[in-house]
Amino acid sequence: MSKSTYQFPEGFLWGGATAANQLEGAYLEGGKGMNLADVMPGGKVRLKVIGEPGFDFKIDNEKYVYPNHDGIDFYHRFKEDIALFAEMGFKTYRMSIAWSRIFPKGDELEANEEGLAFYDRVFDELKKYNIEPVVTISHYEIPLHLITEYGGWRNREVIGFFERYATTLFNRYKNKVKYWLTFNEINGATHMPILGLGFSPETEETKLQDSFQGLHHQFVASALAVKAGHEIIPGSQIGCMLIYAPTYSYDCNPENVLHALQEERLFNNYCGDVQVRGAYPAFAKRFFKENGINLEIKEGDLEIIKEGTVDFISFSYYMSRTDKKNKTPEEIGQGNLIGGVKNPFLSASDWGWEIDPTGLRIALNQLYDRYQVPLFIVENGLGAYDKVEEDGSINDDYRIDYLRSHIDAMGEAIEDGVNLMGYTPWGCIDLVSASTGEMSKRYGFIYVDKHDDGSGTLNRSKKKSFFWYKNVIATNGQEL
Ligand code: BGP
Repeated sequence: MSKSTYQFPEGFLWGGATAANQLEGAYLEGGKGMNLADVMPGGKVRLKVIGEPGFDFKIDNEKYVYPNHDGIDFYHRFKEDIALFAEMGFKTYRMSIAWSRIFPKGDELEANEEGLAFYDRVFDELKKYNIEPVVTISHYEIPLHLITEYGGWRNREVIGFFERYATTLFNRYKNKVKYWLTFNEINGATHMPILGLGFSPETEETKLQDSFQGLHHQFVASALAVKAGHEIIPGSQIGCMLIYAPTYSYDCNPENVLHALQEERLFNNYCGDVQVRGAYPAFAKRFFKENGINLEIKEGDLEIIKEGTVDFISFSYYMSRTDKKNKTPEEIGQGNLIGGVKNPFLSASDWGWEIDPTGLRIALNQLYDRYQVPLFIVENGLGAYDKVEEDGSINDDYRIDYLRSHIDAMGEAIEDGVNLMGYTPWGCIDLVSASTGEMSKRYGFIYVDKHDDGSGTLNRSKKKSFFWYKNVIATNGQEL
């Protein structure tokens, strides 16, 4: 693509993103306890199992494979992987800490030293290459014991366990980590409560009540963590993390426009309003009333939320959503992962995720207009099947095209006046898919030889996009 007219800021944080449970493996090593991801089966079954009432959180080796158990073995290969990130010129690496490595059951008083030491080694390795870590404290891997014994985030007691965990991390890594994110994709919780909140709802009503209550607990926990982080690490930057999918009205029928607005507020704005502005939005009251949601808010909770607002907003962007109030039977289920209807102007990935770079420019403008705090895109990318050629090369031009168009949209948004801190495309090294458990849904610049049935050498190799992204970083986004 020809030279762009926009300019990415000096010090822009180019990098890549992963999550502990999707790449570390070593699920029973180093004193780690079992977590939610460890009992999530892989392959095509996962979408059917998660969120189903009665999901029993047990391992059934006869029936399923569990790709997270070995992940891509980052636990043992992190030096090799970080060296590859450094070769691409990463300025930053977004990663997460597995809660159950630090507190194996989640409710202990003492942290597990072996778990803490592992992340010390990872941070030291990053430091060697001047790669700034951005650490998600909780990314879809609540300790299993907190689910089976406490009922996950429905239970208020989990707030205290999380606070202890977060405080432990701040104290331990205060000289190594400046950027933190509290909960991954916090607003996804009402959509897929199992992943974010650690419970599977019994009915649609309990789903709403329990997930909004669970979210309230996470808001308090997040705010407590922000307060503690700021005290323990002066100058630290702590962000919230949202799934952001701008909502389009299907057409200009005012009924559809109003419905799209309501969906947008509930999905995209509800959590950001609480975590950035420090108060529940005005629209929540009516929504709760009409849906029979009664939040239990203890004395002091709202003050904590007010005092623990975040410094920046990070978000994942994969798709927009096209909304229609009354769908025809043919339209139902035809939309994206997060619902809605098919957008006739967009093509989609092999998994039906609509590809919409302009939507990213819209997202950035909407978020900046609403909150005026720095923004950080901490996930974006194309899940695709890759083909290894006979000579070992992987020509992932489709991925390059996807990323190029999204980076171009970011440049345009910067030119629009948006304050964007950085960009960490998802799954910079191939890893286990969160929604399907598949290895074959790949996002990486680095290919990992591992397959859906668990076979493969785990060898790493560089895709064509590896060299392309290296040049994007080297030219600070001037050559796409
Ligand atoms: C986000 C999650 C990630 C991740 C990504 C891609 O929702 O935060 O953990 O995996 O989506 O999704 P998937 O792996 O299902 O393709």
